[in-house]
Amino acid sequence: GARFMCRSVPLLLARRAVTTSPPVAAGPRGKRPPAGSAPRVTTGKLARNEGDKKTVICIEGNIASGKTTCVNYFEKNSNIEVLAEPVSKWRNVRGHNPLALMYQDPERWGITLQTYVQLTMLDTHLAAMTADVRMIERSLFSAKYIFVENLFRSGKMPGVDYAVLSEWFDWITTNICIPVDLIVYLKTSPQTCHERLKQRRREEEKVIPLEYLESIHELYEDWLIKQTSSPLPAPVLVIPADHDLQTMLHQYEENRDKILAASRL
Ligand code: DCM
Ligand code: MG
Repeated sequence: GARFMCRSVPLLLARRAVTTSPPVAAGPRGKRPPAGSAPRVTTGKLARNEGDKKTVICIEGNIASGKTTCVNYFEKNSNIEVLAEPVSKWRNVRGHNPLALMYQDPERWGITLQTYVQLTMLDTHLAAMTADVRMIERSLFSAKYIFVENLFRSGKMPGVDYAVLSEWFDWITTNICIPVDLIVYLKTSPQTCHERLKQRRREEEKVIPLEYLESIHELYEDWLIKQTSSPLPAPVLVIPADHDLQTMLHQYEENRDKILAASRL
């Protein structure tokens, strides 16, 4: 169904991925507009304004695939708005760390983290735009189709938790317009991510084994490459992302126009 679309473009389940030659980037974290400046939905769909030319690009990829480096590069080198993943909120909500709890005991805390991820990602998508082009690190969609799905399929999320999260997700995407014009998929091998994960040394992530990254990778591939699992909210641009930093920055530069012209794809 076309339930994610709030403009005239229908949701096509069969959209093909666009593969590019290798591309990419680096820079400071995204600044959010102040809380309270975002439009809030009370009833029905949030429609885009007539003649609205604004473009929303979601950067997707495995854990430690280089998404933050990518959005930072574009933030530094283009006149766009970047909304980084709200990981700091997931690590500290009123003094609690649901990200750490989830890694320690996913069966108990998976739904806790994912409920909060869903809220903070929705908040991100709905924040008022401050530029013509917005780049978001991940999305409401990957939170559900990749991370919730992974917890459930691996037997680490009880069926009732999965059902409740699914009801929330379905309600949100049925009743609230979440516009996305392009998905940029940073395609990596799980091994590359494992290396980068060790390098960045995020405390909560020390327990992540290679197998976990392999599961996330498979779900991303099913969704964005094979396109056999969940609906695509937008066309997909694939950027091979196993290369070193300099090569990646170069690839981002080469793909800049293609990415920023997303609304015309
Ligand atoms: N994460 C999660 N569930 C989500 C989204 C992210 O558990 N729905 C976790 C995976 C990483 C961290 O949050 O540990 C985000 O880091 P990265 O952006 O590198 O994937
Ligand atoms: Mg990141």
